[in-house]
Amino acid sequence: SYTPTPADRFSFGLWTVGWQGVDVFGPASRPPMDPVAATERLAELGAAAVTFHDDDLVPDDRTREETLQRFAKALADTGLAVEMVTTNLFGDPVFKEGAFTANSRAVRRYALAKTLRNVDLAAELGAETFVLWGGREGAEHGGGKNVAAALDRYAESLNLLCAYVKEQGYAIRFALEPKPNEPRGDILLPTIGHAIAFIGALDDPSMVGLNPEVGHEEMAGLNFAHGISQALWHGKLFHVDLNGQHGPRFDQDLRFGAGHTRGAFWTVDALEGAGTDRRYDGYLHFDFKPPRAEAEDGVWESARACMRNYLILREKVRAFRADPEVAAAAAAAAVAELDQPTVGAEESLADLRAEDHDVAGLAARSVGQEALDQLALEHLLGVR
Ligand code: 3MF
Ligand code: MG
Ligand code: MG
Ligand code: MG
Repeated sequence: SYTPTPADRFSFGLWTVGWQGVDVFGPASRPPMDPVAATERLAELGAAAVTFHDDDLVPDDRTREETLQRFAKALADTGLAVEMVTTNLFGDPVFKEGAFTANSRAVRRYALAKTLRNVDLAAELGAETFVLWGGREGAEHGGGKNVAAALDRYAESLNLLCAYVKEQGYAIRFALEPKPNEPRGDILLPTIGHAIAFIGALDDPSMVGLNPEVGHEEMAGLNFAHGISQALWHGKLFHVDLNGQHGPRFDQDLRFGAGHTRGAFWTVDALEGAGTDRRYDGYLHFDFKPPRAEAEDGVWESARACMRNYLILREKVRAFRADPEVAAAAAAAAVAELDQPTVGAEESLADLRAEDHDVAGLAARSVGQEALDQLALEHLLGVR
């Protein structure tokens, strides 16, 4: 068991297993990986889909057609889908001061053209989600970036992209990926909450949702399970980037389940609906980096472990939710009472105000949270 099949809907970015280990302090530690070879190996491991940035798959325009043909053949041979496509608007130094929100209008026009070309490719390959991670949309300084103007331009680009998709009749939705910092000192739309608020200001909010990443929220000290639960509540969890992170520090992109494992338990629980029918039904997409120290064997071990850890945690979460002692502890903690409206339909606020509120009794009540949480921890630790 814990061996994935395509029915589990696991998906990987080609840039994850293909990461060569270039970091701020040193060059590549691994040779380039052929996207076709990566696709074949991911299929063997049990993935259902791959995703890519334009530049991961077709870095060179001169060999574009040939590469796309080889890739199409690999997809047909393996049965893997392309579920999501994204544009690299961060690597080329042309984007050093931003892409859609660069002060330079010429850069913004290039960024939009590059994205439109890749939206066409996404549609051609049948992808239904188009992710936008604005890694260079931000600043290191104060006065050099007019934040309000930058948000105007960000919204302008998204509005144009949405209008284009509708005009072409593509079955594509956009997903914004929040991140607080790195590579920019401060990135615009830094968290799930900022991005949800921004989406509400677009021409057609229904076309734009989120692609939250575990590590990005945890870099800001936030609770990822809570973040995606709110995104689900807004109907905005279009996609997800699963990985691992050890609290607020540089973006680690550990394999899923490593780092904050307890957070991963609640992340899987949230994706699986947290005991309700409000669950995530999209692809389970991994955006991790096999550590620079690993050779190719470690790359595949890391990819395999992402899926294996999800399946292990899913089993643990299901056992937790099905455990009668957990049900009793949840009842003692009055978890379901929160489903009841605070004021009943027939009641008036005058009734509520006239009520005797037993403040001292309520302040002293038992809440049962520790007992319930200990059961979760014991499931995670494997003793139940
Ligand atoms: C950076 C990221 C990105 C995005 C990718 C997809 C390179 O921290 O997470 O990965 O996920 O650009 O849009
Ligand atoms: Mg990331
Ligand atoms: Mg990351
Ligand atoms: Mg990501």
